Amino acid sequence: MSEQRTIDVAATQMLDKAKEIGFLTTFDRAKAQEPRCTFGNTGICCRICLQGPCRILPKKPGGNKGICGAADYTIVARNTVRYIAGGAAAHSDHGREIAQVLLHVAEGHNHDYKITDADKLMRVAKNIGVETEGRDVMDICKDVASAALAEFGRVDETQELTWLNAYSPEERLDVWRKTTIMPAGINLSLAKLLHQTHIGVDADPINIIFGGLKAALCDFNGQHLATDLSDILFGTGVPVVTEANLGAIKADKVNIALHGHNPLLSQMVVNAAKEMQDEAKAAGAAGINLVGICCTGNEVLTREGVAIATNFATQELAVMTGAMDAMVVDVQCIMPSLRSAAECFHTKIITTMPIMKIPGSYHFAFDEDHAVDSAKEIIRLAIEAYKNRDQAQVNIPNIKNKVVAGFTLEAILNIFGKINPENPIRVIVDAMEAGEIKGIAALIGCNNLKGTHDHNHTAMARELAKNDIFLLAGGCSAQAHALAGLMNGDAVKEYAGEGLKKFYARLNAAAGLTEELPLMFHTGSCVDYSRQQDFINLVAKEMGVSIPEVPYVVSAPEAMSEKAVAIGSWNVAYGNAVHVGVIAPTVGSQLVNDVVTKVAEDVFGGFFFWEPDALKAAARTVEIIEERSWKIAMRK
Ligand code: XCC
Repeated sequence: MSEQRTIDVAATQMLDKAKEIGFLTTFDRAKAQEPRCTFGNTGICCRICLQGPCRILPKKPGGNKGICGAADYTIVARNTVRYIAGGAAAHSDHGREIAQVLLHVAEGHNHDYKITDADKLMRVAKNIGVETEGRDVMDICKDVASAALAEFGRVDETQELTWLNAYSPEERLDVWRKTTIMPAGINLSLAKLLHQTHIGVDADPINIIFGGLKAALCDFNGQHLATDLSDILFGTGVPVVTEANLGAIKADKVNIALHGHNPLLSQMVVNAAKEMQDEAKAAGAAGINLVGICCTGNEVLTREGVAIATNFATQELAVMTGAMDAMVVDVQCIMPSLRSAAECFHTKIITTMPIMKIPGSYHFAFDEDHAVDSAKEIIRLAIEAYKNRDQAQVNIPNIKNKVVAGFTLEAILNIFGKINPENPIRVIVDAMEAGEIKGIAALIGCNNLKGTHDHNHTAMARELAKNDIFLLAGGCSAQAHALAGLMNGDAVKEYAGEGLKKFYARLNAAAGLTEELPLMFHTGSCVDYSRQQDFINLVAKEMGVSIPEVPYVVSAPEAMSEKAVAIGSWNVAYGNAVHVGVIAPTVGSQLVNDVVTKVAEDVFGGFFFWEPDALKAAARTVEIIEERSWKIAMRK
């Protein structure tokens, strides 16, 4: 574990305050976990049955296998794919909830939500084969929502997932069919994977990994439909200008943090807050100030320009400002410790979803059928909490940075289209072919306190930009860049290489935006990574190459969650090289580790590499991108 806790100055100030008041943060708890158990850390601890835990003790007679006889490779493979199952379940369930609401809107049962982007509805309908000609919008919407819901319950294994089929290149579909990882239904694939990894079922690590990749493709599918249907309901983001870091919390306003992942509630809170400023003023505040944390924050940033307060590892520190009146949380990446942090202040932690409660915190059962009323009641709870705020305890770091975000695929193509209206994607392909930029990298994923908070994200961004690599970003990685002041035009001037600067100069001249374009294009939350893959699919098509040939690397410099494992895995199946900035718990089996870092490339064209050192990881990323470019150039 690194000695430096965070690179974020505002977070450092709040960690000092936490120490002063005696609150132990996640940074203290991470330290308390050291030294880690080597068995767990390398993946060779099996807890799948009640005879366990079994650990692999190679030198002890009888100890080189689990009690059932499972070898290290079986145990490591099973543990790894169970992460994927968890991640894919989370993303897909998120998508299913959105689909359910969209169906209710189409059927006329729900009047609180509406279709905001009808053009996107038409595009999605056409892509997935729903008839649009001469049909009523609500009928089309019903078919699209039903098609999304059908992805979950399908059990006929001769069929294939609709979204995956519609949005992936034929060449990839063939690879997935040949390797038997093409899924039919999301629930089926996830249940099968849990079955496959039950005690005494599959012992073959390759077969287990293929089961895991099938689940990972379900993750992609669940993500894609979640993004599409959210865009239909709430609008497809366009470039927005806002700010990031704890300085975005306002001492004179009712501060509400929107934290978690699902936009169904947070978007409603944003809408309601616009109408309820006077209620806050009547309570003595200057108004309502919304800020985002984690991916719910990214959702409302992308669509509404809501400021980012902080990211995953530093969520408790937003409470330490003493000015956070309510933190409204939905699902995923919400630390249970928020409740204890809130106890030091007046902050109300409001859980809202039936599957996500924290003992001692306030639970408000969010009602989708009366979403507007629910959102208003939640805001009223925050206004009530504000009345109890002790202004003497308020200590907001005076740190925030300008952010330019909102780069959905549509927004990116719109900007490129200002240069080449007939063929927008040609713009980036031209830049690559001219050697102006070397290639593309996506910086994604979480925080992981095995290293210094936000160090790897920002160090990699600076290093890759210096090497003329065009950057996409999402999830908590995007937030790290935003917090550090990298997500604006000034960062391009400061950190981009000469080629990348030229590319940006051309884009800026054509884009017609009031702000200069940022050093990385923030595509949204972690459920939105299909936007990045769709972008790469277009690049591949325009270059006339397959996905594994595209000079593109995905990096999760501080990966943490099960969802990150699922995302990394579908990226590998897609043919992408994937950097992970922590040593993965696959190293306990040489065989499994070699499969995911080496053999995977022969089968899928994509592979993982583990590198905790950001500069070394950036160097390797540049190397992979250059190697892929050379291969394309040599063929021509
Ligand atoms: Fe969670 Fe999405 Fe990871 Fe951040 S990046 S810690 S998953 S919030 Ni997705």
